[in-house]
Amino acid sequence: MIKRLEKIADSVTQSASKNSATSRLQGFWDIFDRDDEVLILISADPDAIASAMAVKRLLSYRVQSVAIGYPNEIRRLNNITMVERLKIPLERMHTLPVKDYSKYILVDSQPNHQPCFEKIEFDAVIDHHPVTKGWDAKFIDIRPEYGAVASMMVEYLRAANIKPSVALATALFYGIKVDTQNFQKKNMQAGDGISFRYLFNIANLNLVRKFELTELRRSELKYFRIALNEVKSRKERAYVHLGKVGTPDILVIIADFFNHVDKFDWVIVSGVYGEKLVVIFRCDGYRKNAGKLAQKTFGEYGPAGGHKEAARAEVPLKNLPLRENHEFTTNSLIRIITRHVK
Ligand SMILES: [Mn+2]
Repeated sequence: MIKRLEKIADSVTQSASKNSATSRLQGFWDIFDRDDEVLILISADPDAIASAMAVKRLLSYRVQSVAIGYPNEIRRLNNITMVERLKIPLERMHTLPVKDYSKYILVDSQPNHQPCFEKIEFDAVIDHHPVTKGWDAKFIDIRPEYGAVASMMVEYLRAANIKPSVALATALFYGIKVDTQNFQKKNMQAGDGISFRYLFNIANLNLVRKFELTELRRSELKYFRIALNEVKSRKERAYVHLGKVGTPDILVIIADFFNHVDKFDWVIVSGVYGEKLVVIFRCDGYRKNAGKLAQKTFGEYGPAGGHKEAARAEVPLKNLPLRENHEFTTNSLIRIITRHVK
C-alpha cells in the first residue's frame, strides 16, 4: 500500500516537473517569430557558454538567425580551450551590431549585473543567480536553487525532445562541473544531478579532462625550469622564489606541482608581480595551518592569510626587510619563514 502511494506520489511529481519543463519551453518558444534575428548575451564562463549554445540549439529552425555575444575578454586557458576545441561560435559584443537584432536573450546573468547589459531591453532572461529587481522581460526563468544554468538547459532540451550533439553535451557537462565545483558546492540540487547523469552518456569525457587540465601557456614552461633549479628544501619544507612573473597564477601552478612530491609537508612559492611579492602556501592541512603560517610570517608586511591547506600573502616589496640593493631570493624567503618557525 505504502509502496503504491509512493509510486503515485513519484509519478505525480515526475509529471508535474515534466509539465513545468514543457510549459516553460512553450512559454520560451512563444516569444519568437520566424523572421527574428536573435542575440544571446553572456558573461563568458563555461556554464554561460554552454547554456547559450543550448539556447541557440532550441531556436534553430525557429528563427532567422542566432548570434552569441560576450563583453568580457576570455582569459582563462581552460575556457579558451573549451571554445576552441568545440568550435563554439562566440563574438565579442563590441564587434556586433548590437542595436540591429529583433530579440535579445540574457543567459546565466541578469540585466543589472553589467552596465552593458543594463542598456538592453531583454525579451528573455534565463539564470540561476539570486533574483534582482529593477528590470523586466517577457520571459523570465530564474532558479537560484540550481547549481548551473546548464542543468536547466538540459531540461529544456529534453522537453523539446532534442538530443544534444556530443559538442553541446560536452559543453553542458563541463558547465555543470565548473559551476558546482564538481558537486562540492552547496548550491547544487537534485536537478543538477539528473541533468549531469543524462549528459554523462553523451559528453566526451576526454575532452572535458583536456579543458580541466589546460592551464599553462607554453611561454610559462620556463618557470618550471627556474623552479626546479631554485627549489630548496629545509625540514620537509620546499621553498622556491621564481623572480618576476607575468601572472601570479603561475605561482599557484608551481606550488600545486611541488605539492605532488612526497615528503614535502609544506610548499612555499614566491614571485614578484608588479610592486608586490606574492607568496603561495600549500600543505596537507592536517595539524598544520597554511593560513596561520602566512599570517604569522608575512602579516606584518601586508595582507596574508587563507585556509588550513592553502594560503597566500601579497605584500608590497618596499615593506620587506631587505638590505639595500639586495634582491629578494629563495634564501630571503627561507629567512622570513624560519624567523618565525624553526
Ligand atoms: Mn552559472
